[in-house]
Amino acid sequence: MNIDKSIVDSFIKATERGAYGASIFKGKNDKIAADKSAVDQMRKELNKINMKGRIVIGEGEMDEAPMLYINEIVGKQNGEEFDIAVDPLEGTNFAAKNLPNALSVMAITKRGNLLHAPDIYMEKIAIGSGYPKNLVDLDYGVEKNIKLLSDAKKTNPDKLCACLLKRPRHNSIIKSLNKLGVKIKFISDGDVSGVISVGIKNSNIDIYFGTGGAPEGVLAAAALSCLECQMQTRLVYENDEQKNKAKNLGIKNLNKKYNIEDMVKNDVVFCATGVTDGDLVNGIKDLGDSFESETFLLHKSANTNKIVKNKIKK
Ligand code: VTB
Repeated sequence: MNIDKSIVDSFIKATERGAYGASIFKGKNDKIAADKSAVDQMRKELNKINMKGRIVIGEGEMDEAPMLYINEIVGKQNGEEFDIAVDPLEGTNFAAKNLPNALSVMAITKRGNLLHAPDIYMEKIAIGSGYPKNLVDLDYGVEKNIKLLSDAKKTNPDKLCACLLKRPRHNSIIKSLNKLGVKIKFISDGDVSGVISVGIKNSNIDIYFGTGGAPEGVLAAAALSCLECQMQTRLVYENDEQKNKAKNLGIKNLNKKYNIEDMVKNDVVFCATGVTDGDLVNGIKDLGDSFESETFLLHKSANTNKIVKNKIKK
């Protein structure tokens, strides 16, 4: 069963409010305050929606996150059952320092269609649409994946551009890409929009590589599911506690490689509202008693892929 188009506007309102909340603290060098404000505003809006909502990816477990914690029930409890992944402020550093690409992000499916990912790291690889199924694979290594992709594009590796988070843990990937002459677009944070960039026509990003947050991975998978792109991920554990976290969320095969359909099944809505101006959308514009927002909206079954601009009373 698909998600009814009539409820999508209410979902957009939640990320618009989240983005507005974060924007109040834009450039104030306080990422905790910016995040809290985004969470407060998003949660308030979610609780106005006629739905039985459940947070499956949120700010953390109940004891570490007072609001929008995993398994928190949201909505008015009088409608359909939805599973919701939220990142009220994706790129807390960006917002705190008034840098581009801070977003308020949410993905929604009917109950039972989203992977319950623990808040640990995840390896990610993603490419755009129109390629043979399962073209790239985390186990192939950089060289083979780049060769397969450049062959599929009928081009050479030195014409490709890869996006990755600038982190020392990616040094060996970077070395291999350099050797192959692949261009690199480094991002300092925000791999939800980094991963999504493979599905955006004018981004000129051909492949995404690297390890980032697992919750962010599932959110990006929701968007790539709508954009018919390819993505593969695998959870990364730093200790036994993290393994237990995954087991407690019902993950049986800890080393499973997830394709998009293992993370996000059936219909899905994805909304990302800009906090600061960025590659996907522009940020919140404060107009005094109102604000303007831009939301990147995807709805799989309705084939929706658009930017929604709204002027909203504070
Ligand atoms: C990752 C990435 C996020 O923070 O979680 C990153 O997925 C944190 O990574 O998009 P480090 O521990 O290496 O700093 C973001 O970039 C922003 O929340």
